[in-house]
Amino acid sequence: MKELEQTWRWFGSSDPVSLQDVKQTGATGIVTALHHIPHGEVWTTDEILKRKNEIAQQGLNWSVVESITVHENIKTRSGNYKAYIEKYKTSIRNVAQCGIKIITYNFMPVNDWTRTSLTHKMHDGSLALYFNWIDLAVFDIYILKRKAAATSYNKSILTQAETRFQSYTAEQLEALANTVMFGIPGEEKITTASMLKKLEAYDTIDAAALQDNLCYFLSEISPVAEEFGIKLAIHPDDPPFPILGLPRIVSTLSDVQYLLNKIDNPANGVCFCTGSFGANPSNDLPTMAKAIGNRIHFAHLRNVKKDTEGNFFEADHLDGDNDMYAVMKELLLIQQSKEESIPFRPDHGHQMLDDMGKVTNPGYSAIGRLRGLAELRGLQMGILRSDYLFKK
Ligand code: DNO
Repeated sequence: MKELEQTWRWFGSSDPVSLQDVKQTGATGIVTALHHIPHGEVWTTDEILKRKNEIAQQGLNWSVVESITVHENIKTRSGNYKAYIEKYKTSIRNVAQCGIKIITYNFMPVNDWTRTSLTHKMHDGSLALYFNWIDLAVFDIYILKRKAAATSYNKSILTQAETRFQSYTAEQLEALANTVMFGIPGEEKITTASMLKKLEAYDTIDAAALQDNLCYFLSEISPVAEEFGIKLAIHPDDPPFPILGLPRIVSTLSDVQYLLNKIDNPANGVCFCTGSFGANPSNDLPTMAKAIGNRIHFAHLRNVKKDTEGNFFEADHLDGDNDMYAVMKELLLIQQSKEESIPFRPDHGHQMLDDMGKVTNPGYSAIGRLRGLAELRGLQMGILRSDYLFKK
């Protein structure tokens, strides 16, 4: 019986959760990135080894790179995109030379994951990340003031957004803007002005064009990844539907299948993020996992609860709309036919207990994720020990 590898995302030495803390969670693998290197620039072997040794000193292993960010010029296929692709290839080679085998990345235009609240109160008092259409419209129409913003929302959202905007104080509006543009801890913050400028670059790029740009990028980097033994894992759109007028191309099973078939190279794979895919009601996660099969190179396990308006909050790992038992079982079935273990990490967690009073990275506080990891680990063992499929 082969298990999935248990990993933990760590943001480097500025992360309030130390490597010593991570050891106590039971995770053996670390998922991290060189966040201080500007987007698009080469990751040198020196820098990679420095981080790798820091992790190794605690008896842990750097299992997954998450992420080497794809420069906007590559996504829009403009400016110096060719030079940036060459730099990306160099980073892939360097990561491989340092003995790390999986690289996660995403192809979301402009913003990485997007939420409208980082402190949504749960029934038990813990805090969760939340996405709400009315707040997104408030941000888009009244803060960002994107030209075509009003055309992106239905009438009911527009009316409610207007009322809500009038009720918000200046501080509340600023907090909303900072939340939507939160980005990745330790990386450069975006401003409304720079966001508007970046969004404009997509005025002439629809989903088909963006998909083309991604396929071009993948056709360039996949052979390098294959040659150097690297598995690429594209992270789905989060949330998995168009926002801020941007095209989305990694939101559904057919999106994924298109990419995997078009660039049919075993190095070209997926980061199966259940929280991201799970926020789209048309996605059936166990079916998706089965269909993607051994092209799943990494998994983010987390849950969401959606309402009828399309808003969602991040639920406890085993609660919510995703059938985590069925997903875990599919992943374990895939794992049995593989030599190397598929890493998973408990993705996000509630801010709870002692973490409530601390400064934490939203979604990445220790105790909520520790709870998630413990639950998922138990689920894994339960399935492996009791299901006849694994008892051959
Ligand atoms: C959010 C994360 C994402 C993810 C990137 C991968 O918490 O899952 O930011 O790391 O999209 O490139």
